[in-house]
Amino acid sequence: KVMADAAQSNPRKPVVGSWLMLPGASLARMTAQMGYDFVLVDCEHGDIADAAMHASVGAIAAQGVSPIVRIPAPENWLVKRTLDTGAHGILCPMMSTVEDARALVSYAKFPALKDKRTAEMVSGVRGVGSPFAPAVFGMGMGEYVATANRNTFIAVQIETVEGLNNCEEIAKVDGVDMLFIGPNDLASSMGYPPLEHPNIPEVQEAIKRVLGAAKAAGKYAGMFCTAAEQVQARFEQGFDLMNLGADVIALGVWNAVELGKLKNI
Ligand code: 3PY
Repeated sequence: KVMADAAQSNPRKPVVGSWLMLPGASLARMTAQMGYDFVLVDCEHGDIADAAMHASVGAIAAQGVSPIVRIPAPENWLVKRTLDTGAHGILCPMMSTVEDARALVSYAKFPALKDKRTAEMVSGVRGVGSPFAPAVFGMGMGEYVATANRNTFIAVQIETVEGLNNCEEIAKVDGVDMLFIGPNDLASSMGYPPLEHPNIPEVQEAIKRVLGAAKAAGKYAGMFCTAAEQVQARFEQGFDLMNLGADVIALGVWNAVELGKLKNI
C-alpha cells in the first residue's frame, strides 16, 4: 500500500527504497527510518538467513515502510517462507519464462476464497499457517488470508537474455505487478562486463524494451540503481520504483571517502 500510494500519486512521484545485504533488526530499523517507501531485504546475494529475514521484515514494517524480500530463486518453499515473515512483497531474480512467472504467482497467492473478497483474484497454492505474517500486519489469521492476495506485491527481475526475449509475455502474466531490471546481470547475460552497463548501448536498448513491455501491460517498472542521479534519470525515463544503493555500497563509499582524506594528513 505504501508503494502503491507513492506510485499512483499525482503529480507522479518515484517510489524509492534502500537495499539491505547485511542482517540485523537495528540496521533494518534505522534504514527504514530514513524516509524510504520500501526497504528490500536481499536473500539472493545478501548475508541474510531465515531468522535474520524475519527480524528485518518486522523491524521495517514497524516503521510504516514496506519490507520487500528478494528471494534466492523461484521455488515454492522459498516464497512461502518469505511471505510467512509478513513481507509486503517479493522480488524474484532471473525470471526468464512465462511458465516460471505463472508458477511464482501461484506460490505467492492463497487459493481464492469462494466469496467476493478474493474470488475474482489470481488464485494460488500458498499454504496457510504462519502466525507471523498476520502479526506483522496487526490482523488475525482470517483477515490476513482474506486480504493477502490483494496486498502481496510480486516483482520479477528481467536480467537474462531469455527473460528479455520473453519480457512482453512475462509482463502480461496475471499477478505479476512489476518488471524490475537487474542491469548488472542483464549486461553479464548479454556477454558484457556487468559494471559497464551504463555505457553499453545494447544494454540501454534492452532496458528500454523492458520498460516498454511493463508499461504496455499496465504494470510497474523498476530498476536497480546505485546513486541519486540514476534514480532521478530512470524516474524521468518512466520507471516507477528504484533503490538508492545498498547498505554495503554506503559502507564502501563512506570508508573510501574518509580514508582518502586521512591519506592527505
Ligand atoms: C543486477 O544489477 O543485476 C541486480 O540484480 C542487482 O543486484
